[in-house]
Amino acid sequence: MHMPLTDTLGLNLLAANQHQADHNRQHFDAWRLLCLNVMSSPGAGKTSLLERTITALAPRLSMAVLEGDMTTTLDAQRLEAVGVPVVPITTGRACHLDASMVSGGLKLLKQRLDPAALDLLWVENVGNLVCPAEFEVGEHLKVALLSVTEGEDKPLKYPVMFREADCVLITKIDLLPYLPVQVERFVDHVNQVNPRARVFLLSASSGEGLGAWHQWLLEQVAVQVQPLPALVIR
Ligand SMILES: Nc1nc2c(ncn2[C@@H]2O[C@H](COP(=O)(O)OP(=O)(O)OP(=O)(O)O)[C@@H](O)[C@H]2O)c(=O)[nH]1
Ligand SMILES: [Mg+2]
Repeated sequence: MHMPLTDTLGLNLLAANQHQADHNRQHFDAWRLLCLNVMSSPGAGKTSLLERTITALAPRLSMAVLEGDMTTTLDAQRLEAVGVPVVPITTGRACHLDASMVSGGLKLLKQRLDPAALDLLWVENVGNLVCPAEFEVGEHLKVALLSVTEGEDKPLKYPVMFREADCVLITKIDLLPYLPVQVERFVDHVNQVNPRARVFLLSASSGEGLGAWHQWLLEQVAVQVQPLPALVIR
């Protein structure tokens, strides 16, 4: 259930969420794993991309998924099928994951594996272009998907998610020949609301553009998992 977050109740809710998110991130840092929060409107291609990306990177990275869905475990089943540990988090009426839900998911994950053995933890958020961006879950980086079928105006109409994103993936580019859109306009509009976001154009169906995205991921993991500098005691 989404509520306006400008009132006192909303601000308290966000503050409590931020507190739990910071706590989650402390765990991720202690385990030296990178946590990514993957967000988009319903059907932009989050699970399809994770299927491809996890399969491609599995020889090089140890990964797990926390899979947020309102009612089903369908996406969790799809990702289990590619051979990665997945914890489904069913949100009920909530249109986003929050930090306490992710904390609950982590407890279940810890029953199955040692998180310190992971390099990368994916959080697939509930399909929604607005609410997930307002609730940090402790992630290091936010990845927002925008499929070309959604229209070039979406970064301007729904700026919060794109403004917050560290990386924006313009997805389903295999469909461009059939759509009355210009791909440059997607990129321009993302840049207008967030000039610092890395933008990749890709297709989980054809595989086009996946190489650059995977390279970026490997670089981000390398930054997070590199050993802490030795403590110099004087
Ligand atoms: N043509 C094309 N279709 C795609 C691509 N990626 C995903 N799809 C299709 O888009 C639909 C939705 O894909 P999903 O991966 O389930 O999308 P999602 O964002 O995980 O959806 P939710 O979790 O329900 O929000 C499916 O029918 C996919 O086959 C792509 O790159 N190209
Ligand atoms: Mg999905």
